[in-house]
Amino acid sequence: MTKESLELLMHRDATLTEARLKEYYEEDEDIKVLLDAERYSLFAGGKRVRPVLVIEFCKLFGGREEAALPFACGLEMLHTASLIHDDLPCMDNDDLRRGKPTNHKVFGETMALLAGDSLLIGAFEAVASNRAVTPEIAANATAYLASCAGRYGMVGGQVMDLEGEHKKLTLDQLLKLHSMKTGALINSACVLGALAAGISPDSNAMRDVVTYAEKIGLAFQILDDLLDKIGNAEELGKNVGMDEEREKNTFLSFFSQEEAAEYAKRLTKEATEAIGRYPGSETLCDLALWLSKRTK
Ligand code: GRG
Repeated sequence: MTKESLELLMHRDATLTEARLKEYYEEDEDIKVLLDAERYSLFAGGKRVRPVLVIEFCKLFGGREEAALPFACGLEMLHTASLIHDDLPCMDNDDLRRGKPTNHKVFGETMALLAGDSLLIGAFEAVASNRAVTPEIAANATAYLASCAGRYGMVGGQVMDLEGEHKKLTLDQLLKLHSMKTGALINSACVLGALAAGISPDSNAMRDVVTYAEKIGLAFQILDDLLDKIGNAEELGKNVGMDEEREKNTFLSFFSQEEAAEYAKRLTKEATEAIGRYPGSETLCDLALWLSKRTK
């Protein structure tokens, strides 16, 4: 598949997801500010990587898009909630996200906190109430997403990240942090897609899905560090392994830029090998490659 046709397909999946996301909102003047705050971040130009993974894994295993869409929406709501909370002054204290003022800069801290809360809850509502799958699949998907988002997943990873500021983590700790903080949601996007298609949680196919997810999740984070570094180096004219302002641990504390890029390339290849034997897997293999070459 050419880069152009992959991007067209991703755009199509993103558009479908966005149309469905809008259906979770009906106007209510009394809570307009909350709805506006949620939608400000939900429709702020994210790449929609997680929804694309949900939809394409569902299609890979012969599932219907209709079954995948509520899961895709749930993943994007949860991802958005985490970004809003991550940007808050008590966490990363960021002013900009995707080139625009962060949620709390526009709506204030209280509303940003509540918008994140509401999106987090809305995510589980969307997943649990997916009527295009059996109640058993909806329940499995809800439980899986919760396990990936909670204390042993994204929230735990965020805690490791915050606790790791101003102290040097080992490479094993850094790998664990990222498999929880970023990897777990990517993992659940792939798994929920396969679940939507009726793949059993303890099948060999699901194990291959998880292998692909873990490899692209780690490659994604390594690339994030590389992209951050390039951005920071441009801004600061410096070349260091710890994030300048907050002294965050990054893969560049352990690898040179070339080694890190090579590591991400190897993980991407292993991801494609994990699912390569399934007919129709070219799209997801190309997506893994696309992610490893992204520039934002
Ligand atoms: C339970 C809501 C909730 C939050 C709990 C704040 C927090 C704890 C976790 C933060 C986790 C976090 C920000 C992880 C970073 C993930 C990451 C690499 C984000 C960037 O993803 P992209 O590139 O973003 O897909 P776009 O902008 O394309 O959507």
